[in-house]
Formats: sequence, structure tokens, C-alpha cells
Amino acid sequence: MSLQHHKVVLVGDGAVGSSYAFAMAQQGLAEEFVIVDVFKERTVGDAMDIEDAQAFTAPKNIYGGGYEDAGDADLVVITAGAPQKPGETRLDLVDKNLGIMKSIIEPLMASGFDGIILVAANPVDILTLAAQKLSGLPTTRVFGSGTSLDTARLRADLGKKFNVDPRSVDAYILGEHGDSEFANFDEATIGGRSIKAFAKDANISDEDLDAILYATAHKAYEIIDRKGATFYGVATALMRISKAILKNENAVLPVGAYMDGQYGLNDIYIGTPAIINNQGVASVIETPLSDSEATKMAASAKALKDIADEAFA
Ligand code: 6V0
Repeated sequence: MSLQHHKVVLVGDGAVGSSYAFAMAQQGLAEEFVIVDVFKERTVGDAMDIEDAQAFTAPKNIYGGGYEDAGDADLVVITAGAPQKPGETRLDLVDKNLGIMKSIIEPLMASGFDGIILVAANPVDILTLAAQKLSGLPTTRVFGSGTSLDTARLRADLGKKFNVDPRSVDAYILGEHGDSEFANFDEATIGGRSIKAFAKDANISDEDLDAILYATAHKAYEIIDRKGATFYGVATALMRISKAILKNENAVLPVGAYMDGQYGLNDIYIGTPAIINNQGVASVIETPLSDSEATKMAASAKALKDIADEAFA
């Protein structure tokens, strides 16, 4: 019997990264966990702080480190990014965060790293594409959090509406993690029964469902207005994806996956369900879309492609 030793490197020890490190510790995931940030003292402090929780959870070797520690890592999770400043355009932010991504991927690959990269930094679909191109790793081993947080928000809202555990709601937010995302209401189910049938029983109209989608897509702004950032939801989504990788689960999860012909799309990352195991994205599930949903997917892909073309020009 071989004892499993999983090593995870977190790059970016801000609000999202430190919450992810804490969530991983709570779940007892990854025997070795390295925290990397330009703010080195914070990584050491965070590792010491999380160590204090281990007497109640599970022991692990957690420490502040550098890219030289990544050579034998199974998984690198990237949550390093600059926030948008007032007056800055979205493309300015893309340029700045592409620079940060470059400063991460170069030393990471120089360490001999040959594992899986999971990106959460925004704009996540564009930065995931950048991470894949810069690293040269297979597209199956570089993917993003995509619409995982958005899908979690949608399921929670639908769960509340229909008085059902959100984990029993089979609905997805698809497309860009951003303004052009959409819900697969025409296909979504609870216990195999369509959401639209549940909605009809509860006198919930298509407009009400659209209002749920709007609330999902705008929840980040509501949270940011009140506390400056959102982090627990995405951190938990990252933990869930990490668990599927480290435990080789073949779990079906919404992620930002590379398009290689699925939905008629190519060479972009976009939110879709996919099967996740210790190889990364084992396969993309091209979930069925109604005609109007297919139109929304094409529009969302175009929005992403336009940004990518400009950013990588
Ligand atoms: P934050 O709290 O400002 O943390 C960012 C961290 O990155 C800081 O600790 C920085 O020191 C660090 N950092 C900056 N540059 C580098 C670098 N070159 N190398 C290493 N570390 C660096 O931000 P927060 O944690 O709130 O957000 C991080 C990223 O996650 C942002 O891009 C957010 O937009 C993004 N989010 C993504 C979500 C998703 O669903 N994908 C959801 C929420 C936030």
C-alpha cells in the first residue's frame, strides 16, 4: 500500500486565497500546502494561523514558500490579481493581470512543475487561457473556476425558491464568468423533473426566473458594495474542485474549460459542466442547450473572444 501525499501550491494569499487555504485545512485536504505571494510575511503568518486550526481538523505541512517549492506539486491554484481601480477600463485590468500571470507562470514552469493549474483570478476565462498558453501545459490540465461560483449562487436561489437542498438542483450558469453569462433554465431539473414544471406549480413565471438569474449575476456587486470583496463562495468552490482532483472523483462540476469544438467553439475557456479527476478536465460535458440558450452561448463566447483577441494582440 502506498501512502498518498498530495501537494498543493496557492499563489495569491489575499482574501480569496487565504479563505481557500482555510477551507482546504477544514476539509483535511492536501498533506502539504504551500502559500506563495509577493507579500511573503503574510504567507508565513497565514500558514502559522491555519496551523493553529489543525488540532481540530487534520494535520498537514503548511508553510509560506516560493516557486522553487512547486516542482513536485500536484496542483497550483492561482488567486493572485490586482483589483480594478476607479477610472481603469476592463482592458487595462486585463493587461495588468496578464502581467501578473506572466510573472507567476515563468518561475512556476522553471521549477519543473508538471501538474494541474486551477485559475480563479479575474477576468478568469481570459487569465486561464493566458496561463495555458504561457505554461504550455495540456489544455486539460489548465482550467478555471469559470461559472462555479455563479452556479452555486443560482442553485442556492432556486433551492430557496422551491424549498429544496441546493445540492439537489441540477442547474448551471454557463458561458463567461461575467456579464454575458446565462442559466440553462430550459434544461435544468430537480430530481429529473424540469425546473420550468416546478416553476409552473409555484406560479413562478419566466420573468421571475430571469429575475433570479439577474440576482445571481449581480450578487457580487451587492456583496462588494457592502464589504469590499467576495471570497467565501469562490474559496469553497475552489476547495470543491481541488477535492475532485486530489481524490480522483470524476465529479461533474461547472468549471472554465477549454473549448475544442464543443458548442461549436474553439480556443477559449468558458463555463460548462465537465468531469474532473486527477488528470484535470477528464472531459467536457457539452450540456444540451435550447435554441435561445445556444444563441446566448455564442454571444458569450464572442464577448470573450473579442477581449482575448485584443489582450493577446
Ligand atoms: P486580494 O485580497 O487583493 O488578493 C490578491 C493577492 O494577490 C494579494 O495578496 C497580492 O499580494 C497577491 N499578488 C499580487 N500580485 C502578485 C504576484 N505577481 N505574485 C503573487 N501574488 C501576487 O484579492 P482577492 O483575494 O479578493 O481576489 C483575488 C482574485 O480573485 C481577483 O482577481 C478577483 O477578481 C478574483 N475573484 C474571482 C472570483 C471567481 O469567481 N473566479 C470571485 C471572487 C474574486
